[in-house]
Amino acid sequence: MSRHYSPVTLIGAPTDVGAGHRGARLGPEALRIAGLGEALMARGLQVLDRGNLEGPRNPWLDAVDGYRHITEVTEWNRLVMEAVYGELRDGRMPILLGGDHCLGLGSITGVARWCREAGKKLRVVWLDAHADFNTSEVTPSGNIHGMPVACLCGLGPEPLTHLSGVSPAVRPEDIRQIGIRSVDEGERRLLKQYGIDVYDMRYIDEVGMRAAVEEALDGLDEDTHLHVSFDVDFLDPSIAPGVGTTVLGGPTYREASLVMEMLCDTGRLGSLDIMELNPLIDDHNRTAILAVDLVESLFGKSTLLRD
Ligand code: HAR
Ligand code: MN
Ligand code: MN
Ligand code: MN
Repeated sequence: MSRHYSPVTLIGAPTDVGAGHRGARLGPEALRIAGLGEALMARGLQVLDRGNLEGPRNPWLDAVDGYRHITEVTEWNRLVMEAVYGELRDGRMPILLGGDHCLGLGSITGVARWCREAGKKLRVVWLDAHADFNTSEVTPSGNIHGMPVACLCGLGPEPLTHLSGVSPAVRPEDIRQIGIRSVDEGERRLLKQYGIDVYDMRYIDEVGMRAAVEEALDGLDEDTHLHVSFDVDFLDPSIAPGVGTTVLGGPTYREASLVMEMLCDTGRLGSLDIMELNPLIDDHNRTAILAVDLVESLFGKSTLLRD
């Protein structure tokens, strides 16, 4: 199936300021070396690589009041929000190359701002081993990459919840999480309280990936902007070792490919994050190469021979 896509812009965000391991700052370069831009061009897309955003360095300090590096995280997210919003306003599809997943906050806040202005509905599909719904009170680490979804829903410190001035940036009912298998105790309570739609691995085991993704995509229509936030630790560590926080029991290559193919089939993809890739703990860039392969599926590469 061939689709029409807006021209794509790659935005590198080389930081690990929200993570508990250093190295995700090298993610954008690893994705470029794995051939992301070329793979998209080979699929017929127009691709512009804007290079990397420049933000504050990672001071690598302990948590203060339940947050590590909140000043730097805020600044990086502001930069990302402006960049993502700017591309959408120009009629382009932003692809954010992380960088750690704290930046999903800025990216999706920018997307939501554009959707409000354009009168579009928003659906966020969050592919991750983790729910990233912690707060300063319940976080086991203070690492803000465990908090962006809570912040999007208005739960968190004012500088992060009000990046675009509007809070909550996203309605909890517009979010679907797929692949989840590591949730902290207090985080679990908050997910329930906010009514987040979580397709965890137990559910996927029981009903299968196809049914889970169908449910997650239910109700998408031609006025919906689909944002995919792809935390590479979504994947099973046996195929994707190059992330800071591996969790056993993730989707296989085929399950992950199916998710991407089904997201593609909606024809509604409007923006994408590729996050948490850490080449320092990868094996010869194989995780980056796998991420590129899956992004190709998201843009229409398919083994499907039926019409
Ligand atoms: N839940 C743990 C914490 O908050 C681990 C979070 C790890 N998050 C990511 N992104 N790698 O999903 O500290
Ligand atoms: Mn994440
Ligand atoms: Mn994760
Ligand atoms: Mn470790």
